[in-house]
Amino acid sequence: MRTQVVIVGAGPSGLLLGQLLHQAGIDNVILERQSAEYVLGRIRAGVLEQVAVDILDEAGVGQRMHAEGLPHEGFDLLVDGQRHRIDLARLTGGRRVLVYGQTEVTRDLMAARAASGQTTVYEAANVTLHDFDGERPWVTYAHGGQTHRIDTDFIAGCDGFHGVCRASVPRSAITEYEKVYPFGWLGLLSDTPPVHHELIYVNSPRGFALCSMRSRTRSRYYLQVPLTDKVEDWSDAAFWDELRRRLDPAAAEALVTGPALEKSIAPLRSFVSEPMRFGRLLLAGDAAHIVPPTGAKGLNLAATDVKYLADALIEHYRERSDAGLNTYSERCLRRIWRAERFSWWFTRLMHRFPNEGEIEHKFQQAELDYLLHSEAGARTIAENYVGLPLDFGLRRA
Ligand code: FAS
Ligand code: PHB
Repeated sequence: MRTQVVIVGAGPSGLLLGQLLHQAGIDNVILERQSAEYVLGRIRAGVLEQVAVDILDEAGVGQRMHAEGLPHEGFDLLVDGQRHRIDLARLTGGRRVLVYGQTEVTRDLMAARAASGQTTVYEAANVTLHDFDGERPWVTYAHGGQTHRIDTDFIAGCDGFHGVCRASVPRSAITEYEKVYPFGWLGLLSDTPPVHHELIYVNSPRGFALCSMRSRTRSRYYLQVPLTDKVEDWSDAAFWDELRRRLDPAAAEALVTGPALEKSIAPLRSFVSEPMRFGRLLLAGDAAHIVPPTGAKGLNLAATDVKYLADALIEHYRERSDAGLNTYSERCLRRIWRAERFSWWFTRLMHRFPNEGEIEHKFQQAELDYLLHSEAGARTIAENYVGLPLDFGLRRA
């Protein structure tokens, strides 16, 4: 088989890239290790920046997102039992975010992929990259008891943190930056009405919590837990009890509990690999970077990587120019490091670090006291939360 772009991974990055390339008439094949059901079963992101919404609209998959997504113009920080609203719209000149789960984004992209007639191979095993540092890369994979080969012009590594693409790059050609946090997030999804109409980020003496949602009838909650915890250590009742203890009395009273539809523990890390291009292999999304989910940046960064990559590939084929490909890493990384910095900073601000002493907690309290009683402080949270404009990666200043 021959194609113009082989995309490894059918998560949001791979599916979105496939759709943008298809719309531009660029033939592409997606190879995904898991089944489509498995991919849809992973419960992840919940908040889209306007830039990501615009890219999904450009990809022609925004109809249900606009019909079912919930526009949010602010969120609460609950600190020492007090609720403080961060008014995103007022602090950023009218900008806001859209609450629409990654599962639904993926479902919309899968439907568009099926309608496109492009080839998607699910349960593709042993994907292996060949000669991506040359002009004629090729990929092999196993499926249906046979080994297949695809000759291609480019390989897009959209295969997430544990994928094969970044791992295929010689160690001498790549630099990896990583910070692992000393706790995880225990997430629970339930068909219960959200405790509040906007998100609540909690910094309590017992640890971080987050009250989020997927719709007006489906809620998503998180608790900071020790890295040693296992999801089977947490009954539904234990989860709800602990969440109540971390909330203010009004929210604890208003909380509607119910059976978990899904429960999982996610580790938290900050991770960036540089560069993101290796000859004819280009990385996008979690394959190249990971953020702690506190700032709701992971999926949004993936969307802008993919938009930059799609534009660069379209320029290559339409204008016979590699200017976009040659600046792809630089454009993405400037944006990525800004999001990494905010996600790290917001995580430090809102979590209790088990290996830190009382004075660090006092510093944290004083920083929160400043931020929550200062227009400039609140604005710095709001500006970073709503995200950077799409052309930020292009700007020199
Ligand atoms: P993904 O990891 O989503 O997709 C990669 C795909 O590649 C997967 O389907 C995988 O099966 C496939 N793959 C891997 N190796 C392969 C191989 N060798 N061959 C073929 N296919 C292969 N972000 C937020 O903004 N908010 C959150 O709350 C949040 N929570 C998260 C919780 C967890 C547990 C994780 C892991 C991430 C979370 N994220 C969150 C970040 C998440 O939303 C990512 O940013 C998003 O999934 C990125 O999408 P992709 O880059 O497509 O990577
Ligand atoms: C979610 O709804 O899953 C979510 C929302 C905001 C975050 C992280 C996760 O910062």
